[in-house]
Amino acid sequence: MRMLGLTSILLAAGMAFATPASAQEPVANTAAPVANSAAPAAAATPAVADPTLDASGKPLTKAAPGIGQPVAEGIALQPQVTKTGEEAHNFHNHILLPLITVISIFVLILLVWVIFRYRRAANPTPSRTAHNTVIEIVWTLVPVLILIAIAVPSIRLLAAQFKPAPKDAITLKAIGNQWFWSYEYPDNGGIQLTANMLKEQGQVPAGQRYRTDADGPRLLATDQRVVLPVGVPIRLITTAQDVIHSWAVPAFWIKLDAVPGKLNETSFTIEKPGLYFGQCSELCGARHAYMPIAVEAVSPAEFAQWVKSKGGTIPAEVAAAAAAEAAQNAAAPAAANAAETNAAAEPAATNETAPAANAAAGNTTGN
Ligand SMILES: [Cu+2]
Repeated sequence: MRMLGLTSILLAAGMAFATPASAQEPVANTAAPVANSAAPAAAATPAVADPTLDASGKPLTKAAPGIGQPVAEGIALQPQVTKTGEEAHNFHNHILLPLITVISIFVLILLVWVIFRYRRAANPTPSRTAHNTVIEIVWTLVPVLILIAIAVPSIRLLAAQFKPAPKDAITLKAIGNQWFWSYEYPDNGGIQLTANMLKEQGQVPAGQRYRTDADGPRLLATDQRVVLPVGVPIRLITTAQDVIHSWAVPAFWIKLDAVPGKLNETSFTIEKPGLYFGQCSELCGARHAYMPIAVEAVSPAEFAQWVKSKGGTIPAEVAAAAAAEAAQNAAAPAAANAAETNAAAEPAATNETAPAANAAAGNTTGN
């Protein structure tokens, strides 16, 4: 009886919590799509009729099969396209996984052996042994050595993941919103993007932009892609307008919390051009599952073109890398040139305007 009473109290409490929450959700839900759909519709309708073409009329870059996105029935990590990602992938596949497999099988064999060999029928008078110095040293020392062996690559990987970006890095600022991502490129004249998930054809009114296979998989394709150059260090800065989100792209080995009122920073360098998808990875509300990330990695020259098409500017070192690429030079001299011609004044000036624009955006899209 007492249990039943407690259960009904808990149930009632649950109902009390559930009611205001579900009453609030539709309000928040209807507000978001209105704000979201207005911007892309106005931008996309006059210029691009065919959703499989980009703003310049070129076909959209398609994702390579099995790269930058999940695969059906897949259980392995996605192929990595950053140095840190490759290191982590190798660490997982060649150290952690074999080690845990060997340890699990070893312990299983010991357990099975003890159960059968020392069962009451086979071993009626148990041994009275209480100590064995050799075995006690072994079962202390071996796990310690295993842990040290894991700790060395593990700490090296941890350090690599939070290595500050070099001076010639391109800054991408990702801002989490309920429930979409917005982006700023403070080093490129303060370009701003808003990326909303593309809905399916049946989910949008006739004439509105919907997802096609050229955009990417369902629930992962966005109306605007984040464009980044390959071979150039990217400084990722995350923050949020409302609640905690997390900017995560598995193929880059990146998952960085986006916290309101705080800037988190990490860096990575994409090594292969392509289309890479990710999702918000911090439970952030009703439409948490519907704020995907689509990153298109292009050559520095194509990145420069894209920046120009958005009305932005290219810092000297990226322009130098693009010129070097155009001249078919080797990567090494380009990197050396880039390090020498470091224009620090321009990013500093554009950085100051970014928070103001940010605050303005917050006023219109905040809830
Ligand atoms: Cu989120």
